[in-house]
Amino acid sequence: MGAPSPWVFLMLILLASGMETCKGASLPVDCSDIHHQDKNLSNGVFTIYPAGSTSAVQVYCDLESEGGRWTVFQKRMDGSVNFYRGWDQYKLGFGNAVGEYWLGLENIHQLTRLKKYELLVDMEDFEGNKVFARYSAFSVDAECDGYELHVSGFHNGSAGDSLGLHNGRKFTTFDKDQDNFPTNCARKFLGAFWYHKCYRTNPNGIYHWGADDTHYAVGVVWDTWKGHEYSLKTISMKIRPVK
Ligand SMILES: [Ca+2]
Repeated sequence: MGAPSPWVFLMLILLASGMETCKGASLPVDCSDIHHQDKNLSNGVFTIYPAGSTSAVQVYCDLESEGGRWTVFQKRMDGSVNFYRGWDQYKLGFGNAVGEYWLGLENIHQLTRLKKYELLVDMEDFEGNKVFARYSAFSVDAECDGYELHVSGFHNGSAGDSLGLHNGRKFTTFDKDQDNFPTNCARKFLGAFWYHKCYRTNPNGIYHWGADDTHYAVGVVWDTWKGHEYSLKTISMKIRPVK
């Protein structure tokens, strides 16, 4: 018998790659799955799959705060990304997972559709003070329901409850008005959010540096902590499945 033909090696390679595909059946849906796959990981950017193998998206995983496992869906930190954007951008996401970004309403809906999630909102002012607000239940409905927000079970980390007002509200951008105000809250306050008429928090507002009343209440605001004329240095909104 002679040496095995190159076709034999090719077959072996194909078989091996097929086995790799089978291992991929446990694609991480969120940062909690990332943590369970390797408990030694620290904070950083990872790829998750909120809605199956074709839905890969990069996110920042907070694997350390308050027990870790958090999937960050919104982050402001330096004003490097423009958050004054329209519906399609807020639906699909924008920015960069290593810095400022919005994960996208569709991804957030897909994540919270099947499992129960809790929410942590971390924030910091320009004087170095850090506070948070926590909510024991968080979900976002489908696009056909206006990506309506459901948030409840407030737990205070000194920030106060600025999000409760937004429970049951639909998402509004400058080109899609689903708020309860006579005009468009996104246009009035230069953000995009689950506005009512209009807000107690405006995390997607204009990034500016602390107290600045040049334009009324257009900043990155968490009203129950710093008032609506103070724009925060950092804010991040993150979710994890309830155990
Ligand atoms: Ca309106």
